[in-house]
Amino acid sequence: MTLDVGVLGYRFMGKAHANAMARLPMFFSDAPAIERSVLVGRNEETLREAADRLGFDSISTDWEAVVDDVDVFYNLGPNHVHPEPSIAALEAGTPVFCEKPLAPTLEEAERMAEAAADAGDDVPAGSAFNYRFVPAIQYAKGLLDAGELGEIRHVRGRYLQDWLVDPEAPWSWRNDADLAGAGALGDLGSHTVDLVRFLVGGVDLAGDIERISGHLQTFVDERPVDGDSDETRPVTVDDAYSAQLEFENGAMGTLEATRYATGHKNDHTIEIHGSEGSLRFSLERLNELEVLRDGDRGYETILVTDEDDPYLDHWWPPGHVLGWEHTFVHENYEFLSAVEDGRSFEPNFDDGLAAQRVLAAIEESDERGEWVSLE
Ligand code: SOE
Repeated sequence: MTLDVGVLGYRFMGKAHANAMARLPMFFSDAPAIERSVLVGRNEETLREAADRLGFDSISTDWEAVVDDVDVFYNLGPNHVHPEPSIAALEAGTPVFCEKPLAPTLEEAERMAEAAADAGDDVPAGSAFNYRFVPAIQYAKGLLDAGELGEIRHVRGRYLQDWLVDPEAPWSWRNDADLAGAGALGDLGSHTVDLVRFLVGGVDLAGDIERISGHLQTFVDERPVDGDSDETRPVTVDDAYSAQLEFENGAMGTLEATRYATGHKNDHTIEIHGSEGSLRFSLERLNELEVLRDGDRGYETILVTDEDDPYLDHWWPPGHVLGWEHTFVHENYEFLSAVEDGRSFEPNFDDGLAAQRVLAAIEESDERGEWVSLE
């Protein structure tokens, strides 16, 4: 059986997922057969050009018709477009893969998770947290699940970018609260929160955050619409956030993201310290995991490119490194396999919602100027 895939969105994420789908039959022989069937958007001319380039058979400007028609629906549009088409697809019994953060608001994320629960486990609803599918991150999870770091005391995650350092950088939907929900907090923080949940959930921390203290900052409050006029639009989201987390077992988390870290392009790092050892990972060196065990005098750098490392047997000989785009291939492989088998997939909409709760608590703490408990 061939799965007909409908995809809403053809920009950055549309390209990343279309590339992943194209790689699947070449590298993952047991991946389900798929057809990039229909590309959805608003403007026919742009859509047609994108569909040709990204290998789609047809285009549509009517997502309502598409979600009923296809076997799988990918929602890769801006955040404000996540809720309604995703809910409609799930109501039609169509599996959904939705980009992160799940929704602009907690209330919308709750509705989406409810729709996923109503659709049932055999209709997978995936949250596209692609960094779970970095081989080195899965290797780290293996160490943590095996208890090799002992009792976890500290989790530190920061995500640094610099594409808004220039106050003349143009306004985009990512700067608007109604369209994006949050700024660096939602766009980048959601990845970090998900990785923290993925890595330390189920270890002695159980991933349970008891309370949160958050701080948001907007450095530039209006931006030019484009380079050709004087028109500006307000920036209504955060440019940066930081947060402290207290876990139920007393462990501490420190999270941070910004779009103003001059010189840092896509610098996502996670560090975990336990009673028996520590590890650290940097997205800019994504083939490596640094591990330090009690008694060592420094970190050992493990190159996670052996053929028995996660997903590596599908690619190249050992040492032939992977990149950012491979994370999308891995998550598409897992998600589409779940769709074909009619079984659940993780990270799912509940994971998306859990991350959203943490983001909302960080915002609430910033507004109230005090720690906020997470029920
Ligand atoms: C933002 O700049 C962004 O593209 C995010 O939206 C992605 O989720 C992240 O992977 C890279 O940075």
